[in-house]
Amino acid sequence: MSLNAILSTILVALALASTGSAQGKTLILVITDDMDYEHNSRYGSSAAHTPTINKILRKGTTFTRAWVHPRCAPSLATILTGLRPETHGRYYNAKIGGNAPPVNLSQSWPLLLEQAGWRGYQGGKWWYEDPLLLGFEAKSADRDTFVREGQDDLFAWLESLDSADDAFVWWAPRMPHRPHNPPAEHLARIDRDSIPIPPWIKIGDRLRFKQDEQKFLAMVAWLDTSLRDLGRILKETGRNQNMSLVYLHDNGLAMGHISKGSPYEKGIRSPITIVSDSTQNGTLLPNLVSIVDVAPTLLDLASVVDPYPREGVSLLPELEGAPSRSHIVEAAYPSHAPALDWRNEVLAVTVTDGRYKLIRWVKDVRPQDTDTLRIAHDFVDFPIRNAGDQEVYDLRMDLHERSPLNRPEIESQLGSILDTFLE
Ligand SMILES: [Ca+2]
Repeated sequence: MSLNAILSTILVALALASTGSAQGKTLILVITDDMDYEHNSRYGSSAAHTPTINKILRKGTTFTRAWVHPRCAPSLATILTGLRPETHGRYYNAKIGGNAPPVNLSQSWPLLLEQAGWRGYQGGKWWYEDPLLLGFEAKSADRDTFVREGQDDLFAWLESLDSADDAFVWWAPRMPHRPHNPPAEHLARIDRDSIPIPPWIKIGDRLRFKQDEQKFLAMVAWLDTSLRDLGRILKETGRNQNMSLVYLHDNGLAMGHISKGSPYEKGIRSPITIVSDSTQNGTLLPNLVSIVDVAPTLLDLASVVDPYPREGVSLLPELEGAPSRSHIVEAAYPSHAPALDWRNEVLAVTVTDGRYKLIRWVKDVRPQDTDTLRIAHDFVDFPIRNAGDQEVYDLRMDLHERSPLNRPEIESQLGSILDTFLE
């Protein structure tokens, strides 16, 4: 055999070996629905049962100070586009008086992944046109029952992939979202007596608080077990190799606080956890980041070139600890709106520099508006506010925002950022 022939044989053998052993990339996006950021037993409630979420937190890097939008439809559109609701247009959940106009999702990251040859599965929550037109090749049969009634379709799809395929999964069950109706086995995992009761809960409400919180935590335990099952299939199919995962909540919900739909931390705070080859085990970063950063981060994790301008930034450079922002801004809107212009509808805006937080109410907030505002206030009073009211909190000392401060200089300093946002 000539030298050239030997070299050719070796090169062919090497090429075959690399083709045969190449494991495609896997990208998993876990979006939980209406979850309390304290509902994990690693950093939050000791009454929670979350071994799988704890494992994600332990393996990944978590941005603990991330803000999301305070309700579902705006958050998911932002996750898809990397644009804020004021730009993509879906700042409300439902349109008063008819169907919501289509959101411009043409820059969504699943379309870019599809164009780059990736194969995608959309499971669970979704508010827009057919996911099969937006970069996914398969989807769950029902957006509300995905995982609650099983995830066999997803597992069959994962098993059907060739190992060399690059694949992404949108894993967004309507959990732990209401109805809080966990199976008995998960209810039994939560010790009702060990559930702490915030001191401001009225004496007469305390038993019901524990009962409701037990059901909520059992929903989280159910979610956690379902995530464990997903992890098992990923391992069995070899997809846990060369895999990245991003985990966040679409918005907050919490017992004993003003939460979903509001600008308070229990409405807008979520961890954003990234698990990849480059994340540090269990690192917590206080950087000021936002749900708007998820889309560019996913494209960066997939190494897919992003041709579009985004309002968010990839969080991967921040894994090294270099924060990109000195403050973040968030806004609250009604759940049900006439879908005109966000400027006419904005309910409240808020900004933090990391320590101090300013909330400015832009509209009057009254209990008779409950149907359109849908601000969750389990076991606490409805937040009656007047347009122009401002509240300052020290998040380092008062994360639950119970004690507003009289700090005019902070109102002035942070208020100018809100002025710019509202222009
Ligand atoms: Ca939600």
